[in-house]
Amino acid sequence: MKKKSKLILYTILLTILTACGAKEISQADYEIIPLPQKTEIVEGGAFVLNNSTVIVFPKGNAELERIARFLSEFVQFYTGKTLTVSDTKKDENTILLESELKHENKEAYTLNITNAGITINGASGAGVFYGIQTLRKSICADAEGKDILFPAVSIEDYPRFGYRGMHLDVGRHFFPVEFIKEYIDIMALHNMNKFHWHLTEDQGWRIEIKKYPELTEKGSIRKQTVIGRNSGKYDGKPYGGFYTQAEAKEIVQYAQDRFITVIPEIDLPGHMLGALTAYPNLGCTGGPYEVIGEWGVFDDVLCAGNEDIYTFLDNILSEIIEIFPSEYIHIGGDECPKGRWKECPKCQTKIKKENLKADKNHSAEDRLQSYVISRVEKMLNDKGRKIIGWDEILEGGLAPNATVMSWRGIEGAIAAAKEGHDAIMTPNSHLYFDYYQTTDIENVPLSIGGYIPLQKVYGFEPVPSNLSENETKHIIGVQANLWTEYIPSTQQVEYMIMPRIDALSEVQWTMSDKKDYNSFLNRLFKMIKLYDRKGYNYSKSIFDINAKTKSNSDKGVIELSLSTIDDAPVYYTLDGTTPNQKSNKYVETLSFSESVNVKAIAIRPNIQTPVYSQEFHINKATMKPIQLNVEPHRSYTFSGVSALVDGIQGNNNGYKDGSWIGFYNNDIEALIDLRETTGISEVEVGTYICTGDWIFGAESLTISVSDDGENYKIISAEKYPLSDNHTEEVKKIKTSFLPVNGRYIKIKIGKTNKLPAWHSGAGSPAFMFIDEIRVN
Ligand code: TNX
Repeated sequence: MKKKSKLILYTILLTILTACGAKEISQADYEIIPLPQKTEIVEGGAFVLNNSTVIVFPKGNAELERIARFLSEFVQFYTGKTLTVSDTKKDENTILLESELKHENKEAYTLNITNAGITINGASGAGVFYGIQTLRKSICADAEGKDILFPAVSIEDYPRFGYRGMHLDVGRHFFPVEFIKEYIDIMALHNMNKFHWHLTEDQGWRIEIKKYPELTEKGSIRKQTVIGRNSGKYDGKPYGGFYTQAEAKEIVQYAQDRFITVIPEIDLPGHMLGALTAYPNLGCTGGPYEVIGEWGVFDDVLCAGNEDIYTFLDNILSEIIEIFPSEYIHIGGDECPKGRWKECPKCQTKIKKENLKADKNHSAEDRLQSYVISRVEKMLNDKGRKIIGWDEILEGGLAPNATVMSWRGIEGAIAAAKEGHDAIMTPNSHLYFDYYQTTDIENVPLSIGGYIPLQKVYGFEPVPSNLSENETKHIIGVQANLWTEYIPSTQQVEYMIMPRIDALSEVQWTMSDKKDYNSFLNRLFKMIKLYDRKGYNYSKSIFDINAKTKSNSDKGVIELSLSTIDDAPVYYTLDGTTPNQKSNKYVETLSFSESVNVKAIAIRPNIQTPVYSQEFHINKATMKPIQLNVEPHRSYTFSGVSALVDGIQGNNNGYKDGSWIGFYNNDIEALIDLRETTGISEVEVGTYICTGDWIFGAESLTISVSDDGENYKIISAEKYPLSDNHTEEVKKIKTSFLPVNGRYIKIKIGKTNKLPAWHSGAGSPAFMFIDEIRVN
């Protein structure tokens, strides 16, 4: 029988059962996240779960008994029924758990449902656990107080990746043990198996180390916290918190019961101000240091030339491995500035003694960083553990057995895999859940910036196409990171991870050829009903109006299409007034050739979403053909160079949200064809400056004009001073000149090719981010 007609039959059956006065029934379906590899609706009657259903586990199997009890709790949560858990088989009305499946993937399971019962067979306890996750997610939100009808089905399932992780930074903000357990529950709901617990930071050391009590006594407390984005204003309130070893062990056990390994991170040799405050002798200058109350990358790091740090780290790691049985220990390795080491006699002596030499890509201090990482790796290897480090550990030579966590894009993972090392994908282009998931940033909590909407997460493909089969095996998994500089509360943690964690779980679990965003969105509706019942604070951004713009240079118009995932009716205005149900109803793509201020609203009975708002400024260059002499940087190309003349100006939300385009290597020369001889007297270019991230503005702007596209005449050349202090701002540079006529206009934007002496990257090239070139 076809799947559809079968479902119709069940619905009829449901109606008859209910009409005959039978107990009310809720129908389960297998529209779940992550999507199983194979779901087949089969011949035969459905199974009805009722008060007499028994969950059966094999006698003496404590692991499956525990899983059986989880299942019983889940059923109770959905239906209110308390099912019996037993080790005695019955002929019917049972949910039978077993772990006898032969499968090369130890996390595989099968789930078979007939009218006699449900059987979940795992290749291991973990497989059975994922089987019960699938079963519980099949239940619908209306099951309270009802029996449940499960259509006959045969599911065969296993994960695509062995490493399926979520990270949580508890250094910047601290979250209580109870919430960490909830986080683990949310991970379990999504079939994840690695919890990367980032435990130490410049802003606080959060794990008790018995040998060094001051790490938590002093190192876990900062005097105050900066307000907003390093505004220079502080809240004046001490902030602290740490986990005792007993609490951490409790978390490890809680996670282990749910087949999740806790991977602790002790971030070294940078991000160490928490530790240095407690033990200042371990820094190059000797301090004093302070647990810091602002965000960023700080110059004071462990002194790599001081032998005491190696004893210190060895002692810490010895305690860490006693708490955490994980094979992997994360040792950080990211964002360690080398300034102090350059000046430090001890570090320089160490460089000489170890014969660490600079080459064309690495300084001697980069080599010193590798030296630290290799020594720490050896400590852990000797204790039978392996290290994971952020992709910076590639710089200056990779420690022999290290696994690389690639965060600055996917290049780190590619380089590691090519060197025969394992790698985990956590690129900040797709999997940084601290970035915004909506463009409506005025109405959501302040975040670090960036823009990673749900669809972008869903679309991430972890295996780069240029890897060989052998190299591909080194991509062992995928993880999203939650850095918490701007996430002070547990509610906000929930908001940032859900529902992006749903998209992530399908990237981690489901084979890429089975993924489909629209099917995913349908299944997400079901998941969200569960979130509602759990009281989770998930982001409602998936209901936002989705706007796509296109500049149609043939017709000389901007095209704007608007949609919502549930096809809610949309109303709009073009004059900047707030739309309502009486405004124009959106039916098809809008196009305009004059400046407009579009506002649109989706109207639904119970979910309110923000007003979509976008100004389009038309000038003489808008929608005209544009060419550039250089490609933008590949991480910052976004929708491409046409964005420079799309009528939409780069905004204040930071340089990562796609409204700015980034360049690294050369000066930029933009050639715009105005299509006919045009009078011009002014050119403006927007730049986004963020000096802390090595992004500077333009040093010069030179305009030349031509009528034939061959002979150009310079009509204006201006120079601009460099920022002489750290700043983050939008800066528009503008040049005006006596009116001239021309068809082709060349705009040369001079980049900062040498960072100024005051900057920590002095002498290196800067990035430049630009948007909207305006010609008047
Ligand atoms: C970079 S990712 C960091 C973190 C920040 C994060 C903010 C990594 C290894 N380092 O210290 O919290 O960016 O997105």
